[in-house]
Order: sequence, then C-alpha cells, then structure tokens
Amino acid sequence: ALLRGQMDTTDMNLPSPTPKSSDPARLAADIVDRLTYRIGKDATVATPDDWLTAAVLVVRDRVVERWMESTRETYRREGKRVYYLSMEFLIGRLMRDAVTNLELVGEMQEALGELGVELDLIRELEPDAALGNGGLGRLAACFMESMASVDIPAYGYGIRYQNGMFRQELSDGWQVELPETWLEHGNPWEFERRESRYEIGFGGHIERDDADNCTWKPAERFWAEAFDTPIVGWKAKRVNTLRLWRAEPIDPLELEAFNRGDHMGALQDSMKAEALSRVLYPADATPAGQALRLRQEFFFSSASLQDILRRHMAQFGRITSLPEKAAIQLNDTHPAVSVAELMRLLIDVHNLDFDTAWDITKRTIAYTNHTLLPEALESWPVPLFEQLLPRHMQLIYKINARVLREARATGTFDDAQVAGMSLIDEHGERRVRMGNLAFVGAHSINGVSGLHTELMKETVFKDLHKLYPLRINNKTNGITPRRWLMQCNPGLYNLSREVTGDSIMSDLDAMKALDTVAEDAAFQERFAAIKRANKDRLAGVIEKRIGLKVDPSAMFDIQIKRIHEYKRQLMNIVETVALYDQIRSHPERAWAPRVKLFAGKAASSYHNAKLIIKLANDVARVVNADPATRDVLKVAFLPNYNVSLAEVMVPAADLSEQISTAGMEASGTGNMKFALNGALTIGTLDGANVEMREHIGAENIIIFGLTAAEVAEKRANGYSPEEVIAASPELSQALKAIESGVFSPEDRNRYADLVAGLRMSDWFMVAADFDSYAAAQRDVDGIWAEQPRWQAMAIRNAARMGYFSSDRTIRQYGREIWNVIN
Ligand code: BZD
Repeated sequence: ALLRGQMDTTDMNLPSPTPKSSDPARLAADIVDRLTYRIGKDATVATPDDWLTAAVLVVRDRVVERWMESTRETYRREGKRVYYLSMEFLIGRLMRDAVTNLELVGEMQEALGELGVELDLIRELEPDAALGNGGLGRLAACFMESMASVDIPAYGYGIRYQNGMFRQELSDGWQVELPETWLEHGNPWEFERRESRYEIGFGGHIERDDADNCTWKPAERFWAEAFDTPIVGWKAKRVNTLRLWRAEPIDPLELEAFNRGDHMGALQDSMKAEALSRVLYPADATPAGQALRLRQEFFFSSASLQDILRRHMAQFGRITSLPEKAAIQLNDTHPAVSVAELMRLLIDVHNLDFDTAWDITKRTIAYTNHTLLPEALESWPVPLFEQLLPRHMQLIYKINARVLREARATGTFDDAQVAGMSLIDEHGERRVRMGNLAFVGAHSINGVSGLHTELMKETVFKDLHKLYPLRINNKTNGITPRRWLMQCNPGLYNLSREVTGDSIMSDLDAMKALDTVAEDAAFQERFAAIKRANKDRLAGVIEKRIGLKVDPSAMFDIQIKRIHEYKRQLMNIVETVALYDQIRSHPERAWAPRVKLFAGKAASSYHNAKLIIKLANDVARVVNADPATRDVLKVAFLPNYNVSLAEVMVPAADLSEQISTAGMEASGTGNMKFALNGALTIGTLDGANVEMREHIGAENIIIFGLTAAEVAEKRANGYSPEEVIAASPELSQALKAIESGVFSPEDRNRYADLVAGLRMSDWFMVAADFDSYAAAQRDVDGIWAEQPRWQAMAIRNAARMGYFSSDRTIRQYGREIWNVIN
C-alpha cells in the first residue's frame, strides 16, 4: 500500500469517487460541509471570506472530474499537447469564470441564497490574481480559457509570484506602489504538487568526459515546486492546467552553519530561493536588466522543460518523437533561454547529438513577438550570462556558429547584416540577444496583428526573415467573449441573444445578426438602457473610490491601459486642456457633456509616465472645481487599474481611446473589449485597430492621424514639432497653460521638462497628430448629438467583432503553428 503510486492499480478494486451533484440543495450542503471540515468554522461565525473559500472549494470539486477526464482523454488518444510558456498570466478573479463555464450560476446563487449569502457579494472578495503587467499577461489568460474552450489539450507554465503586480495608490495625485498580497488568505483554487518538483541550477562549471560528453555542475541548486490551477473551458468541455512554479530551498536550514552560530547564514539558501518566485517585475517595456530577472526566466523555463520531457518520456519512451507530441509556445522572449535549455537537456541528459537536438528543438518551439520598440528587446551581458548559465552560453555560441554559417552560405548578406543576425551583439559590451535566440530556435515566429507582423519583417527581423522566409506569420490577437461580454456585461449578452440565438459564446461571429436591428428604434432604446445601467454602476464606483460625482448621461470617454509615452495618454490630456479652454471661451456653444476617464499603472522607474499620472490628476482637480465647465466636462483618474476594474469600466464606455503613435502598439486588446461592448473607437491606424476598421467598417470607427509609414517618413526626414505647435493655436495655448503651471500652481515648473520634450523632439508625434485628433474629437461630439446614429454605430461595433474572439486566434495557432487541429 505504501507504493500505491508506483503500482498498477487497474485490476484492483478501488472505490470510485462519488460524482458531485449540481443540485442547489446538494451544493448548499457541500458548502456547509467545506466550511465545517476544511475551514473549521461554524456557519454562525463564518466571515464572508470563509463563505467565499467554502464556495470556491465546492465549485472546484465540480471541476476536478472534468479535469481528470480531460487528462485521461489526451493520454488515451496519445494526443499532442500544447505548452504555453509565459512569465505572466493576468488571470484576475476565477470564481465567476469557473461558475459560468460550468453553467452553475443559477444553482450556486440558489445554494448560497439558502445559506443567506449573496454570490455577487462574496465574488467581490476574491483577490484579483495580477501575475502580469498588461496586454501580454492578459492575452495569456484569454488563451488559457480559449484553449480549454476549443478543446486543445494545453498547459500554461509560469511563476507563482508571491507578490504580483503592485497595488497603486494615489497620494496627492502621485502614484504610490504598495505590495499586492493576493495569497494572504490562501488560494483555494490551486493544488500544491509536492511530488512534482525539479532541480534548478545556477553557476558552477562544466565537466567533460573522455567521450566529450558535458555535464553541468551548478554551484547553486534549488527546487521548483508545482502549483496547479484548473482552467475551465466553455461549458466545461475541457479543463486544462495552469502550472505555476514556486522556488524552494534544497537545504532549508544549513544545520552545520547554524550550529556554528551563523544563524542568518544558515538561512541563506532559503532566502535566495524565496527571491526567485517572490515578485513580478512591474516593467512592461524596458527590460529589467538585473540578474534576478534572468534567474527567474531560467528558473521557470528549466522547470517547465524538465516537466514536459518527463511527461513525454513517461508516455512515449522515445525523446525523438517530441515534436509530434509537444508544441512549446514562447510568450515573448522572456522564456527564450528555453531554446538553450532544451538543447542542453537533449544533448547532456538524453544523449542526442547536436544536429538531432537542434532539429527537435526547432520543430518543437515557436515564438510570439509582442513588441518592436528597440529599447524593449531583451539582451543580457555575456559575462552575466556566462556566470549564471555557463553551459547554456557554450551552446549559444555553437548555435550561433551554425546560424552564421548558414547566413554566409547564401552569399546574400554583407558583414553588417551577418552581425545583425548574430545571437551576440558585439557593439560595445557584448550581449546575448534573446529575440534572435528565440527566432533561430523556433519554426514559427508570429506577430500579434497584421501591421505588427509586416513591420517585424521590415525592421527587427529583416535579415533573419530573409534567411528563413517561411517562419514569420501573423496571429491577430483576440479576447475571450466569456469574460469580456457574457460575464462583464450580462445585460448586453442577454439582449443580444434575443436576436442572435444562443450560440454566440461558442461562435462570436453570430453577433453579426445584430446588424439587422442596428437602426431599429426600440432595439436602440434597450441597447442604450443597458449601457446606461453599466454607466450608473461605474459612476457609483467612481464616487466610492475618489469621491467624484459624475453624470451618467454624459459621454464616458475612457483610456485605460499601462501608462506609456507611445500610448499617448499625454495627447489625450493636452486635448482635454484644449477642450476645457474652448468651453470656457465659448460657453454658449452646445458642448457634448463628457466624462474623461483614465486608469493605468506606470512602471516604478518610469519618470515621465509617473508625471503623466500626476498631470491627469492636476488637470482633473482644476477642471472639476471650475463652475464654468461643471455641466459639460469632468476628468478622473481611477487608481489601481486591474482586470476587475476593467470588467466594470469596459461595459460602461461610450468612447474608447486607442491613440498610440502608429507603428508602436503591436496589437492592443483593450480596443477589442470596448468595441465588443458597444463603445465607439477613436484611434490611429495602429496594431489591431487597422483590422478592426476592416471588420467594423470605416464608417463606424473614428480614425485620425499619421499612418505608420508617415511616422517613419517624418522621423527619417527631420520632423520639427516647434513648427507644428506654432501653426496650431489650440495646441500652443494648451501647452503654454501646462508648462506655465496653470494646473500646478504650487509647483509651476512641474511640467516644464515634459512639455519641453514635446517642443524639442516629440518622438511620439503628439504635436504632429494633435490637430487631427482634436478634429476627430469634434466629429465624435457631432455623432453624440445625433443619438440614433450613435446607437446604430455602437450596435454595429458589437455586431462585427466576432473575428476578435480569442477562440479564432487559438484555432489559427492550433492549425497553423501547433498542428493540433485540422
Ligand atoms: O502585448 C503588449 C503589447 O504592447 C500590446 O500591443 C499587445 O496587444 C499585447 C498582447 O500581444 N505587450 C505587453 O503587454 N508587454 C508586457 O507586458 C511586457 C512585460 C514584461 C516585459 C516586457 C513587456
């Protein structure tokens, strides 16, 4: 009996688990059961948090059967599995997701109701799991849900950060970062897998035997321990696994040191281990550059690959069939060290020769690129890399020699081009280029929108694309309609179904039927009433969080995303100042009442981004206090933007701001969430906005500004913002007001440098696009004044977003990259 895990139990007569009933009375009894036996509390003294935990445990029980069945089915079928490696999974709350996908909403409401507990109230207590920065992390979460929904066997692999994205508070309008403690009350969704742990090494040296076989002898070693969270697909068709790694010391207490009296030294290993999975780096564009970040990247890459190879060998017993049975997708370059680690495992552990290992690696790995910003591309100093991962450095040199040989053999590249393709950047301090490593080690490199993919071919990977012309492909991003329509906007979901029928959650294209009622006055009225109810709810949240009263009948104009100069929140604020000025000068005009809403976090070290947050708050303070504009303009910055806040803001938006400098936003996914929820977009021809315009129709989206080609041309031909500013009285006025301290009387110079940056270089083309943006905003006012037209446009937006379901995206990955569906 002690060895049951290793025994063949097929003909033993083990009792089977009791299937879990979904009858409300049974659910209620189970909830009380969990409360009593798992939490150890009596119903009379249970806190709301206790009820939530008990309810989660009961829901989780209903997931487990489907989970095990999904695992068994893939095993029996000898199916291929997808492994999604990502430093970030921005999953948010899981309760509503699980309950809706299990189709247990009514039953759970009834069960909890019987116990005097309201599902909607305890749901709000669930911590928002923010194991990611922004779009890249949220995309990974949407993909996990979609892979389960379209029935692809998949594992997400990442890090179980003890502290995820920081909590943002505002202190006098300045961002303050506080640690987020999402695990404070435990995490009832996860299963700790003490048996699934792997050794992770760093540093040390390489031993070579007589046959030239290498063994890496790391100086430091840790355990990676697995924590599994089930991810339920739509209608619980399939349940997949999100496996997150926590670092553990191998030697928690070095007794020898302790006994010598070195009590702190005895804990050194524990502390070093703890640091590995302690905290998410809160920077979403500039690479962290610290050794700890590279250690995190290797830690989770190595653990995941060891797990993948163990599973493969246990089932198939032959390493060479790996590419037929496993597809590994790298979410950006953060797990790019996997290319070298897979090579090491294949060569040093599985004893393959270099060529065979290289062939297997390339056929197994694929890479998704999420940015072209040159400063965002990861690279590591060679000395650091060598010191932490000596064997991997050796393999990278070997891979590099082979790639450069292939490049030279074509006879089409000059030395500068070959140097650009090298895995080692030789300009100045030598560095390992992670983008190039991911590119050469993958059979597929994809961009995340049509425009981004084309630019990738023309810029960062120009020569590698010439060398390997079949590798780059596009997979335009998507969002899961379960979370981003059904759950966050049940009003619109239910109304839509009256027209579309019940299939929209598995076939978002069916929303198209709404086109037929876009002009119908009665339908428009109901559509508008739902928007209004969502706005009432958001108005309540605004008042509660920052004490500002806003009029829910005004246009809600929203920009929510990470704060970045290329996303141009600054352009939006400057236009707000210009509008404020106009309203004060012409109070007699019929201004469309607006509430301008902002939310988003700035990387802790990003000075200008933090200043932009302060500016939004300074402008808000002045505008909101001015009786002259009281009825037509309000400005608010909501603190601590996260997935849960997005779920309230997105359904309440009338206007969605997607105004990045063309060529700089790889795709955007917030843009898709807003349009699906019936907001109009004001935006540039950037990222997925381009494709949204194609699907929604140019007449239903407000596009302005320079194209990516025009931006590139302007930059190349010497652009002078000062001339542009001088030619625009509105812009001149607004900039003068900001730089002279109108919004910062207590510190008149606060924005001098920020504005000087616009005047002197304006890399992000705020001035160049300003007039066209302001004019587009006045067009928006004009449409708002014709409500039937606005409503028709909004309905057509919701109707035509079917293409942007992440189910579509995932099916394309499944067919064209992973080869797991036909
Ligand atoms: O990825 C974003 C892009 O900026 C968006 O345009 C795109 O829609 C999404 C999804 O493809 N990139 C990120 O969110 N990047 C990061 O969060 C990040 C995190 C750590 C280090 C570097 C970048």
